Amino acid sequence: MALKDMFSLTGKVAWVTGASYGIGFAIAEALAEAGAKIVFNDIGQAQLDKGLAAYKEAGIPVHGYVCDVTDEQAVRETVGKIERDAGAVDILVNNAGIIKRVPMTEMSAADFRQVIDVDLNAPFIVSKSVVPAMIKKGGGKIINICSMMSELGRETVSAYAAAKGGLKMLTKNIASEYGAFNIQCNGIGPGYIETPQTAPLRERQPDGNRHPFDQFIIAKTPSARWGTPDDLKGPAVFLASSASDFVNGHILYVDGGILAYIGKQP
Ligand code: NAP
Ligand code: GCO
Repeated sequence: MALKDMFSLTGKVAWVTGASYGIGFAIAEALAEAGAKIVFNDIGQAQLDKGLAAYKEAGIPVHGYVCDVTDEQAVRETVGKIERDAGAVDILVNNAGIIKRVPMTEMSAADFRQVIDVDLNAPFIVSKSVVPAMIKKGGGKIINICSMMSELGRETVSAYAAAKGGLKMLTKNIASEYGAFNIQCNGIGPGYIETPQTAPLRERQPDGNRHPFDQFIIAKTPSARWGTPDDLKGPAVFLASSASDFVNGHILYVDGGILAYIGKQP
């Protein structure tokens, strides 16, 4: 196969969850540019409408659905609608996610469970809903959006780290269990990326200075900057395409080098 064809997604149906904006939207844009037909969902009508308007402005034809990815029945119904509107899913990107930043001893069990539900149980639910059709089609690609917290901990993110660490292992298990059916399941582990999810960590201080966490991340990142959603486009197309057909169960960290670096000495 010619190299440019290896990266082509022409004729493929790609479902990106929670993709009205942020990382999911950028990944969907990239998959569309590589030729895929995009479908996406979001949790409410307001988010969906915002997403539909953004795709329209970007000139990307899409089908969008309101669907809470933690609701197995709703996910099943959405799969039916996707198959009716666009065809069976070839590429799934489990992107929808939430974070709650609360010290562990102050966090309620209900909040902990909710984070696990969206960030870990939902990728299980959505993946199991598309794998049978992928097997029938002769293959497929699943990309789980992991995190620095798939490898590292820090104050206030116990539930998120537990979920994203679990998602790394779910990725390896899907690869192990369905690799023989030509399904590749890999993860992308974004570093610190400028999206609404991280906006509170980048807020300017009343005196105009950068947020201390913002300064900390720049010092901890060898590339000396936050990532942008666009930084994830190339890695996503790679993992969605034939170029990665022998890459399975891998987490590709796109972090400007954070995981390679112990940090600056004081
Ligand atoms: P975001 O801006 O918060 O977008 C996530 C999207 O998922 C939102 O549209 C959100 O809707 C939606 N969503 C939440 N719960 C859902 C549910 N139950 N069903 C369907 N959709 C749901 O997040 P992002 O920063 O782009 O992050 C996308 C993914 O990358 C997440 O998995 C996140 O953990 C991960 N990630 C982010 C970073 C980063 O630095 N930003 C780094 C590493 C990994 P609402 O807006 O209503 O919640
Ligand atoms: C936090 C952040 C992160 C990320 C991301 C890093 O509070 O530390 O929100 O956990 O957004 O997942 O890869």
